[in-house]
Amino acid sequence: MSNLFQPKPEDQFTFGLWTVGNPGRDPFGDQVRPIIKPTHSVRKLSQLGAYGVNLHDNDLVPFGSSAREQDQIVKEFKQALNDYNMKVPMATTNLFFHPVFRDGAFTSNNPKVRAFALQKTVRSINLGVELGAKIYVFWGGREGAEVDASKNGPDTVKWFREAINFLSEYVVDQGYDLRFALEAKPNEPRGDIYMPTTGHMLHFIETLDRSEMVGVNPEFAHETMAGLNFLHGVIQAYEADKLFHIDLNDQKMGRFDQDLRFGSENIKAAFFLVKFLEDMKWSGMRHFDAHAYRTEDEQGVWDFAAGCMRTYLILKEKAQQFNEDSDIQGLLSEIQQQDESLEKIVATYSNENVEALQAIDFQPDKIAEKGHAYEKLDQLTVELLLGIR
Ligand code: GCO
Ligand code: MN
Ligand code: MN
Repeated sequence: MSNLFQPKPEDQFTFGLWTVGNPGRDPFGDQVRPIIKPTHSVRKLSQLGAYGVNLHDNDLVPFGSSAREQDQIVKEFKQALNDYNMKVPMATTNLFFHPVFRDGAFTSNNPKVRAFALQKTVRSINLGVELGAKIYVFWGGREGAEVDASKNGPDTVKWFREAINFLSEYVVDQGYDLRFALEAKPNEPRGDIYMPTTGHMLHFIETLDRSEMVGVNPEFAHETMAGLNFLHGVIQAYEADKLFHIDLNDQKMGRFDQDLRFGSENIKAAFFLVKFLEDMKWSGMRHFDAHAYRTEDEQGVWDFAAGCMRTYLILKEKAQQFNEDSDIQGLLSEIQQQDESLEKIVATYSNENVEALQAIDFQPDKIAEKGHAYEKLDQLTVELLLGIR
């Protein structure tokens, strides 16, 4: 394998402890791999060239641990981070595994559960900050419903807003350098999850008290499950300065939540995503939220992790090739036409501009005669990706 695609910490690749630690349990079958210790994942991922790991509170500290147990676990984990020069840029709370969250956390019908979720998240934020996290993700795993008769709809939005407002005030009050990223998913594990897409989240954020410290964490698989174009959601979030984090993986449309190795399924979509992040020099972490096939043993897990990073770097190289390809760039400069005088007229409203606009004879039938050459452009892209350009 060529060295060109060897991941390095400066590539900013991160993995959730829950991703490489996934033991292959599914609704139909038990785990197939032994649980991997977090400190072992830190060592292996650092050897593979990753920058860091991200975690839920309970990926590291099992639910119900005593304060003493937590101190001991955190101490060992910090030592491993130190030994292998690995960072924890993002942290989050597990608000979905314990049966107490069977009807959701911040949107449970039970006020005690909502308050417990808030308490658990405050503690988990403290843990994340202690480990150096700068981004805190909220994925509402069980914030949803199967039975719409069960809840007064607007209450669920209000409860979720109150929780995020409470927690952002807490962060400010503590003087933490931490921003929030909301992650949407349309369904699974609930029949339907509230605020199912990145677009829903982007609007919700604008209704928060401290909207400036809240952005999104779009996931490739989740938007694909919803039948959407992932890149388009990412672009809209980026343009709104709300792309705080990203979950990279892959997914076949219309299936269960597959969490496939990045780039294993939709190569062209993955390519344009990498190209966008690299063209924009997006500064965030390239975080993988996926796991190895259930067929794999531990070696397969590390093959999976190496594969995610290697594919990203190959696509990054392809993006550079695309930007330097004279046929592609020549065609693009013809396709992406410019007309400065017209652009001036439509950029802002004024009396003169509207008059100038009304005076133009556009001859739409004439304009419509010409095709856009996208067949040619797309074929060039495909050939580049297939490696013959
Ligand atoms: C999923 C989600 C989770 C979240 C994680 C961090 O479908 O299970 O993507 O993996 O990303 O809980 O918030
Ligand atoms: Mn997911
Ligand atoms: Mn995710």
